[in-house]
Amino acid sequence: MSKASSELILNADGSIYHCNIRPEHLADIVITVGDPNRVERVSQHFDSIEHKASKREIVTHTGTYKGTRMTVISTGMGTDNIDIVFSELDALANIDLATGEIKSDFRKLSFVRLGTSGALQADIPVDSYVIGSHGLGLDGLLHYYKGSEDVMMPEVEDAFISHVNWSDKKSRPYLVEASASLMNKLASDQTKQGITATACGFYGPQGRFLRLEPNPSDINEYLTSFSYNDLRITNFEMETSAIYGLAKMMGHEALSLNAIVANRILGEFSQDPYTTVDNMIVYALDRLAL
Ligand code: R1P
Ligand code: URA
Repeated sequence: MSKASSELILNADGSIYHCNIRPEHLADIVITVGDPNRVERVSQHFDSIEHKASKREIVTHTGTYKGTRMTVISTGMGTDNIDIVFSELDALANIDLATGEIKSDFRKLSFVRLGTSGALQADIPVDSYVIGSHGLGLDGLLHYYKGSEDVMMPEVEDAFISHVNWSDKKSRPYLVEASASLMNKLASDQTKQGITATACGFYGPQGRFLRLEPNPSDINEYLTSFSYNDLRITNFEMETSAIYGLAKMMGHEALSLNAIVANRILGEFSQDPYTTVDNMIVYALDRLAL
């Protein structure tokens, strides 16, 4: 079925509405970062850049790294932006923009998020790197899509809900697993692994108390003490759950690698977060180009 122009929106040059690129500008490997300034921190390592675009907080560079074609794109902060960027990138790959028809040949994308995050365990120091073996969605985005239960893990979710006494005024937490093939590529003795919790904000939703008290005020203690078999929650950020959920529902691969810039248990922040992130970028690029 073709799509109305109000649903699949194109700009005058044929590029897609927010991401502002056309299908030929998208590589099969897509690195997502939150911060628009981080796009150039990634693409500065490319052999060459074939295309650059930007609109709002979404900046895109496509090029090659050691001969492997990659796109790096900023999403801005939060799962609401992930909904926009992932829907549009999937459309560029799998919908004929001229007719609005879904293409018969599925094109699979590999998404790797290179982000920053706060540790929820004392033994995960600032300046270390954590891969989300799972994304724990405290944000609610995935519930807006039919069939999302198929990619979730209700047994672990139920254990989490009961452990933290999760309020039914908030959306049900959801858990989605990372791509096993990307895990094989990106994991090493230089990375740690665990559940990455995704919040719908940076302050109250991550238990930070400035002038307004979070509800519950001790949410982080429950996250830190949760365990299910060998799984524990290692870190907090704002995008991974939606990336894992949407990518899996769409049939793509996704992995989230985060530089730990804060340790919430020890109350510490990195002395040099930019160097930590830059080192993570080179690490990830090298492993993706192998
Ligand atoms: C908050 O400071 C932002 O930093 C983290 C969070 O997920 C949120 O987007 O990631 P990025 O550094 O990739 O933006
Ligand atoms: N990003 C987050 O979302 N939380 C942190 O504590 C650090 C980075």
